[in-house]
Amino acid sequence: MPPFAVMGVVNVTPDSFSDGGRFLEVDRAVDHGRALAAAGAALVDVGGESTRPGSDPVPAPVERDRVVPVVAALAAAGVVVSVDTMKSEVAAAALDNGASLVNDVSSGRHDPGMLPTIADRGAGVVLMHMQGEPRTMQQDPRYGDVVAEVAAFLAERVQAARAAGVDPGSVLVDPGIGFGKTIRHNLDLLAAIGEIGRVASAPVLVGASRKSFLGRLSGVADPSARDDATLATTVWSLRAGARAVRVHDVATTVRAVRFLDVVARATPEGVAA
Ligand code: PMM
Repeated sequence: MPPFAVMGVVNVTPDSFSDGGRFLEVDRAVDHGRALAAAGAALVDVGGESTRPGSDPVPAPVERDRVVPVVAALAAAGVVVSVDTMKSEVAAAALDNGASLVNDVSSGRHDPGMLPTIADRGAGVVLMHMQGEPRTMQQDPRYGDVVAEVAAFLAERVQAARAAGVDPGSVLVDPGIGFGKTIRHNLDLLAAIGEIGRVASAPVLVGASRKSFLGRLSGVADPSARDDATLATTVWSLRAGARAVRVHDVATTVRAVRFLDVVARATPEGVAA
């Protein structure tokens, strides 16, 4: 992984189930993923089940049929792919079709087969913290000390991944911004990224892109108009010690991250090569 990796988001959650719609959907997702890689995404995250607050689960075969053609086409085009799933059946099919990493928002708790499946295939994993489940997680989330609890949870999941045989060098952790968190919880976690990474002994990925807490803080209702707030959060996260961000607007993020690197290398004499 480069020093700071940008993960691009490709959601394959179709609104049309007709065959024609389905092929168009796959083509569109593949084109989008290729464009994100060309814009500088180190990896592209393909998901077939929405985990937004209030969303309902999708049966494994449906999710698998959504993501596998997209994963296979992107991997064949040389794109590094992660699959955003909580189900080992979907993860196995994606890994067998070219994905390199599993992004599991349940950290392997939803499906006991998940960590062994990842270990089996020598793949990487993102372990994310979530309180509750997507359908109900934003109904009054509570913590004693959110930073301590999330960090301890992630440390325990890192141990569980190691115990299952997952390569320790291929594990990232994620505080799960917006997953059973109030605005205050999200801000406390963003302020403590360095500590979370130290406690969990793993690089931290942050996924704040276009999330509703940014909308509420900035007064911007339309998610696709929240990229300014997302970029500010990315710069904050990077400075706080994050090693990766999961974003929708890859091109601007990559340019900003490269510019920050130029600033970091600048001296009164100019910029070191
Ligand atoms: N957020 C979403 C989906 N998957 N995965 C990780 N690791 N971290 C996140 O914050 C995360 C995720 C929901 O966002 P979307 O609906 O915009 O994809």
